Amino acid sequence: MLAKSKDNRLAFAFIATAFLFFFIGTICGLLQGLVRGGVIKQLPYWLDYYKVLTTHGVSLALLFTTNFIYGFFFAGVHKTMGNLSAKVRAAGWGGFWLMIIGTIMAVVTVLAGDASVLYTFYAPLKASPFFYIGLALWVIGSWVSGIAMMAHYFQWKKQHPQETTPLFGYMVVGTNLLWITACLGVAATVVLQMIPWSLGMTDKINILLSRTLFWYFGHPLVYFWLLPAYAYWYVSIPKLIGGKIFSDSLARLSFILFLIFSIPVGFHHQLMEPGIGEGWKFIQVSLTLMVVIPSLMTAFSMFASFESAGRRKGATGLFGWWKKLPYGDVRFLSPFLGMLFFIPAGIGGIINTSYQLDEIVHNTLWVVGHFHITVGAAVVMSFFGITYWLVPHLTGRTFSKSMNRLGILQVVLWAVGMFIMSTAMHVLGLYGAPRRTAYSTYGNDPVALDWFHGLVANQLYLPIGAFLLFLSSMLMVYLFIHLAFLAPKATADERVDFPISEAEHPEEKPPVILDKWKLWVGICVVLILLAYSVPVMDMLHHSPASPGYRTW
Ligand code: HAS
Ligand code: CU
Repeated sequence: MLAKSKDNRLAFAFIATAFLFFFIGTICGLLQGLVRGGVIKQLPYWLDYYKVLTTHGVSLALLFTTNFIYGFFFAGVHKTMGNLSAKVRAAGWGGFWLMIIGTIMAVVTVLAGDASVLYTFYAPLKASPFFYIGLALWVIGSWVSGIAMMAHYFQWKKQHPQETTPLFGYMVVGTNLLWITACLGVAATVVLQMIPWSLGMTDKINILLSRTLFWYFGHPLVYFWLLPAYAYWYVSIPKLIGGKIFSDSLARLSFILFLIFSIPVGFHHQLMEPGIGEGWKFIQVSLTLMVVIPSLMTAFSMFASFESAGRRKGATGLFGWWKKLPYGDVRFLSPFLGMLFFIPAGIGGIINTSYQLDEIVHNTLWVVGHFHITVGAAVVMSFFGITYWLVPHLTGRTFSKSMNRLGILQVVLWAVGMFIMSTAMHVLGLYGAPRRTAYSTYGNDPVALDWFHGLVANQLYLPIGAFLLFLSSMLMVYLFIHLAFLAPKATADERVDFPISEAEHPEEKPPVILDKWKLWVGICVVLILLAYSVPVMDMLHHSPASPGYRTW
């Protein structure tokens, strides 16, 4: 039985959907690791590598993340700003069901073998129209739910004109504005280019334009994953470590910087693409370096929270606080390990965006390593940490000490598996191992055989890491089911709460300008126009179109 709140039911529906796709996606991850490392030579004919790769990417990168984020957000806006109005809740459910319909259409098409186009669905790879229509419905559904959350925030604000809005709600609005603005790009390419083309209404597609519209969305997509993890770091972690939020205003400012700088940067995924002038690439790379700043602010803020919490507990010396952190609490340990991964992950990102270095790593396994330690570690490990309290919080069950111990085992397995796999990916990438391809010995080319089977760079590390990750994910699924349906009902004092920290200086009100959303969206639009309008006009007039291909 769920806890009484109807809002928690909505949040739980999203979280349960997320874990369904986590289950499917991680099984595919294991298969993929086994094939890519040469352990399985051939998958059965009905399950080829590229179908598995597409299911893995779509299930984990798109479906697990988005559903989890919405579940977490709905629970948080309910916790910090009270019950949703009936209208807002109905919109939340409407969005949920639209996303489910879109998901079923897209996933069934992939499993039927009609859309092995990977999660980036680059043209001229051509999937069945159902895949693209499913994607479009999914995006619209996410907008409906996202707008519902924002409506809740603005209703609250109207009813409490003198009060500072809750930090969590503020972050939900920032993240959703980012998401909606970003999705305009993917919606444009899917609806205006891909659906008519896949239905046979047009013969050819402008590839450069479609990839540009995709990356206009694809980069902010990664911050749409990251910002909820940051929300957890800012809002909940200080509470879990016995501290306070270092600065409420700094946290808000970092979200605003993400909103304005995340979108006009997609060209850093297209640095190697002809047809885009280097001046435009330069502008977008500069803006990419701007978007690193709010992450550095977040790192600073985390260190400050750790230190002040440690000192409150009596730590002395420069680094004495390090010993006072609650490593035995999986709700903290998991995101903390994620933060450690995020340090090399961020460095890798800065390498990627440096044009000359990207020439070496682009389209190699290095990039796959990069995104496994960003989204697959920093973000997902934060989500694991959230799951351990959010699910019992939503279902009104207990979270026992033994569950915590199993949780620690689960996140340690994940961290070790991810460390082995992603390090190998980075190294293999530097040796030139390509991405988006199945295992190959390159016609038994002696150089490839030598390079990819050495002690440092060995493709076998991929299946070893993938196997540990698989064990961890099955344990996570078990723990999710346990916390959702089987753990004993909590009594009043056992209730697991949503951790919300207090600010270190609650008397300091955040500057009013931070709440001027129209201003920030306006600046965001100006930067987008500056970075994109001329190159897109150019693409509309000059880049050639191509027929579609089905390579699988
Ligand atoms: Fe990235 C490719 C650049 C961040 C995800 N990225 C990808 C792809 C994905 C992805 C999925 O410029 C592949 C897409 C595909 O399929 O082709 N990325 C960056 C940059 C950043 C960055 C500059 N990426 C992310 C995040 C992701 C993500 C976040 C997911 C969530 N990325 C690129 C580029 C490419 C790319 C190129 C294209 C490459 C190519 O050639 O195709 C930055 O935002 C990173 C800033 C982060 C930091 C780290 C701050 C550290 C913190 C932790 C503090 C730790 C603490 C604990 C407090 C500067 C906040 C410490 C405690 C102790 C005691 C030590
Ligand atoms: Cu990017």
